[in-house]
Amino acid sequence: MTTTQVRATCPLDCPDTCALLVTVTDGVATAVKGDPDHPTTAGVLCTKVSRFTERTYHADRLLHPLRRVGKKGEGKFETISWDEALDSIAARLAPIAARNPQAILPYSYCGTMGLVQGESMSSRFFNQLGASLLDRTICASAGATGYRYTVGATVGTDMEQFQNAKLIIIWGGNPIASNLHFWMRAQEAKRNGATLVAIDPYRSLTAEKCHQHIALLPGTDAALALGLMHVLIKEDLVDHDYIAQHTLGYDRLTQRALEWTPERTAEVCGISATEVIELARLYGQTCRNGDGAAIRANYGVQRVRGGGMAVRNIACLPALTGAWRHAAGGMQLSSSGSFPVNRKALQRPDLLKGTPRTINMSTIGDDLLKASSAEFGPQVEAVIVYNSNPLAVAPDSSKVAQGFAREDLFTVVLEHFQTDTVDYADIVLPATTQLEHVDAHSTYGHLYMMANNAAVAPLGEAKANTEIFRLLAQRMGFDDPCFQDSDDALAAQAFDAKDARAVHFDWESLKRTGWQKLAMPDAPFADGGFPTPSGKCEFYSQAMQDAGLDPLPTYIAPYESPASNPELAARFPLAMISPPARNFLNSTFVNVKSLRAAEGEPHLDMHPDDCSARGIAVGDMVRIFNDRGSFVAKVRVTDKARRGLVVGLSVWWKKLASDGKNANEVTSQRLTDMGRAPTFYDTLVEVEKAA
Ligand SMILES: Nc1nc2c(c(=O)[nH]1)N[C@H]1C(S)=C(S)[C@@H](COP(=O)(O)OP(=O)(O)OC[C@H]3O[C@@H](n4cnc5c(=O)[nH]c(N)nc54)[C@H](O)[C@@H]3O)O[C@H]1N2
Ligand SMILES: Nc1nc2c(c(=O)[nH]1)N[C@H]1C(S)=C(S)[C@@H](COP(=O)(O)OP(=O)(O)OC[C@H]3O[C@@H](n4cnc5c(=O)[nH]c(N)nc54)[C@H](O)[C@@H]3O)O[C@H]1N2
Ligand SMILES: [Mo]
Repeated sequence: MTTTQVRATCPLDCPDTCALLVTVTDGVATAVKGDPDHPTTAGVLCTKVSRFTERTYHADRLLHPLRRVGKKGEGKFETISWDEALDSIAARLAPIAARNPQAILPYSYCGTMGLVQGESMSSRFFNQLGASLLDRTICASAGATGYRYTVGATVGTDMEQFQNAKLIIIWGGNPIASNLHFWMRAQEAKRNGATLVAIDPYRSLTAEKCHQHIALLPGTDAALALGLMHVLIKEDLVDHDYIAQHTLGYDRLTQRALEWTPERTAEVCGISATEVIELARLYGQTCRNGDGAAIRANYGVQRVRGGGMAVRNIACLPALTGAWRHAAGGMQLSSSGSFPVNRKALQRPDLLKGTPRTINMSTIGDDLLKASSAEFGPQVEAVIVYNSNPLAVAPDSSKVAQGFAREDLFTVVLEHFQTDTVDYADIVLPATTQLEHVDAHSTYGHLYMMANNAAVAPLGEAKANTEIFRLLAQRMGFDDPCFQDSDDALAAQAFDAKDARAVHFDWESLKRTGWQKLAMPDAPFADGGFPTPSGKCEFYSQAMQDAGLDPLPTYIAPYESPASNPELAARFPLAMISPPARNFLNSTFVNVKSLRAAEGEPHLDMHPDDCSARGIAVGDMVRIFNDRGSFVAKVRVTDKARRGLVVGLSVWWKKLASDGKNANEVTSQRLTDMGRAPTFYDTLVEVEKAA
């Protein structure tokens, strides 16, 4: 018996990107542990990833290529050989490519966050082919855009500083579920006397454990930030020196903020004026005292119409108060912009001939149903899905299903399991998991470049995404030498070693050590140096003006809310949000029995008053509906959801729900103010007792 330990990295779409130690005995991975020496992982894993081997060796793993024999959506397949699979894909793609390659669409997101198994060989393949480009907007692009307009890049407070803060504002995030290792540091700060404030319409697991919880109406964060600015300016709790040296547009911002009295803010946000005033004072005073006041803003604020603006407004606060001066102050939305990822080398955009059209992944429902037109371009004739499960995760799901059900659409899905999306595939290709392939990772929550070694051989006939695209490139006759790069060769190109932040990046040594911290200052904007066009934090943004947006912080009301759309609210009076369930990672893990058991079944959290008004009692099955569709869930009568709000933790596999549906039946394809992102949490519904 031989036992070894292999250094690996968690590939999940989560800010924590943990360093893993995989125990391998006689070629079988027997345990996955958090590396105790990695500073942010600190030897701790979430429940999901500590069950990683349960998922890897799951009896339902796809181990052979499959060809559809039933109807689309039925999920009936026969096993075929790799040669048959690759030949039939090439035979279908070649004539489409000869007519117009833009009729072929890649569809992928972050099933793995790996730089190699994500967009490297796959992008080379689609670039050489001339396929439509995919705008990968489904998660973070609204907030990232708003943050970039203001701060310049998605660079912020180092996660390893938060334990030193005296005030932490957790704004639109539920880190106990979705950013556990940040929460460990927030807990440490709390033990050191820090105050924790949660801003969230829902009393999430995290909000419950904070000192203070401001339960505003969904989609009103931009207004709250303006109200805070109002009080900070009126009560002179701003840092005039920092403002003069490192910001742009303070006078114009002042005029705007003065319109947002605490009373007006309170009215829009559905909270009290006292809450606005007290939070502003707490924040301003903490900064004035020279203590760390840090905002952990997360993606929950930006899944609404004005989501980009909300993040932008929040991002003005630390410059207004000079909170950036303190290493444990400032703000973190994402650390992704800190990494000098060498996308040109990985993805080879130079292989593109011309500029293909771009299709937005968030409107895949409508786009698969569009005919050819001058405006749209050619009808989509083939989709190749990898690292994503659009049938479960994309908004307005009945449209998505209709699109994928098109008999004339050729669909290939690379997957680990027979997901809702696989059910619609013509050809299914079995992919390797993180334990079976090599990868390099940047992160969006901390500042370490990470390496993943393959711990075990591929299961069955599974192949890595990279290998699948290499073989497809061969079948399509692509002869550029870049299609022969090995995974190690790709990983070696992941970071730009000439960039001062990744200095000394060397793949072979990163593989041995597992991680390496970027060279970054402790407090990135203590002395200004914002990577914006002006070099300052931009309260006034010319770039926004040029893009047709309000150049100053403003409030953009949701598409769907009682205040902004009373006619719609007369029929559908309840706001629905569907944030991540703790034991799933988007739709990943829903098929792992022990984790699904922990979530039980699809639930809807609903306030007692809203329940009794509808004759709904504890344990009832309810139907949640609007004009787009409906799904059923078991009600939990609870004041965790404020009045007028219902919460359906997500993202369930449709086929594992009793009605074969999930929350995305009722979400819409409308897009945010910036970043072309979806508005999952901007949804009005009505709820009734299910028949
Ligand atoms: N366990 C687990 N962890 C995950 C994930 C998962 O599915 N499961 N998903 C991963 C991914 S892909 C992402 S993007 C992140 C997402 O994780 P977060 O960035 O934390 O964002 P969300 O989960 O969308 O929402 C977090 C909180 O925002 C609240 N919220 C909803 N609408 C609003 C609003 O309008 N304003 C405010 N202030 N709050 C609002 C929700 O009630 C929720 O408690 O987590 C990652 N981590
Ligand atoms: N209602 C509602 N909908 C949401 C959200 C919400 O909060 N509410 N959250 C949204 C957000 S933030 C996001 S990021 C998206 C996430 O949407 P997706 O990125 O589609 O995430 P997952 O649902 O986890 O699906 C990823 C799939 O990739 C597969 N996979 C993993 N690794 C590999 C690999 O190496 N190779 C291949 N071929 N496949 C692999 C997994 O098995 C899994 O089925 O969902 C969005 N949808
Ligand atoms: Mo996400």
